[in-house]
Amino acid sequence: PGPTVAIVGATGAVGSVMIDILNNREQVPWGDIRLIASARSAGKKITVRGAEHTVVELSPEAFDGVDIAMFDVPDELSARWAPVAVDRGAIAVDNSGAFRLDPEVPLVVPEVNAAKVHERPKGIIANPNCTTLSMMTALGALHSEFGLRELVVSSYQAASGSGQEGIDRLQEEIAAVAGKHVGERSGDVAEALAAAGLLAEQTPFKAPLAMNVVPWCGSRKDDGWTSEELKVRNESRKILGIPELKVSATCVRVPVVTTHSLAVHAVFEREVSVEQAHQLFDSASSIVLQDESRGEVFPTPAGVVGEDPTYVGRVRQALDFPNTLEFFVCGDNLRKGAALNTYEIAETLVQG
Ligand code: 2RA
Repeated sequence: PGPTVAIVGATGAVGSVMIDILNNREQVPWGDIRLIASARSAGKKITVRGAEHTVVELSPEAFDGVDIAMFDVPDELSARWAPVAVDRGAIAVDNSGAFRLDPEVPLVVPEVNAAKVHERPKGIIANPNCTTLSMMTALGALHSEFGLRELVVSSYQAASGSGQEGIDRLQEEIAAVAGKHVGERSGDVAEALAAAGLLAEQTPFKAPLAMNVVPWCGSRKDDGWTSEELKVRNESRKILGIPELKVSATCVRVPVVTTHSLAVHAVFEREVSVEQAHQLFDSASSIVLQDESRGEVFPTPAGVVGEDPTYVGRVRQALDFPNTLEFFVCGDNLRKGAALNTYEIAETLVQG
């Protein structure tokens, strides 16, 4: 039989997508599949590839016999339990932020730096943050051809980046404003939410998200930056292997349930052309280029949700900046942005 794989956090938002990915793969290399979650979800039955599995409680023993443990849990749980899984003989593939910048932990996007899976002195491999990941296959393809030097990014991030809590809040907010004539006066959206019992102190977002955009994702860092913006900078440098890459990001939450989008301004060492960029995107198996009719056909998050590839459109040569491309990418933040990339890292390990 093949190796045993475990999903830690199997009943969460990303864990559920992971099970969907397992169910929809034509073939899987796994001998056994183990579902692990908190005590609250232990005992739950979930069918994976036609066989019923009982969710087991997270414990050291849960990792016995596991070859690869994929973690889809918050940072503090990964920080505590990934080393336990490694002690019990597993390789941990971690989707949290706990290890991403650890120099002894590779940060892997298989299309860009698959070979790094073999350099894992701690037995842990990290999966990037979904915002960085949503543009990485496109940037990796361009970097290998033209040499990336500078990156300026604005994100349009979906509510599900804040987990189930974020999804629920956005749906409730939309229900609270639907059919009301609001959005024409300052504060009237917030008033409509308050009237529906949606209190400002109970939202994961810094401001109303329905009928709005919120220029804040993640937690506060020094000098006015957010954690999300620094992740884009630090993780892009590490994945692409360009420690000095100049990066500046502004991360914005938008009223979209799932699929992050990014507007990218990428400066290269060498001359670039839209035609060459199109060819590179076209020949990358995990990228779908939607850039027909002189840019009037383009990807949007609503058209990309549930899709595995990264969608790229609006590719333009910057008018006032040499060697520079502008483009727009959309990637499902729960699939390639989280579960799918983690799964592909595990597959890469099995393929040797
Ligand atoms: C967000 N990137 O969208 C984060 C989730 N990891 O909030």
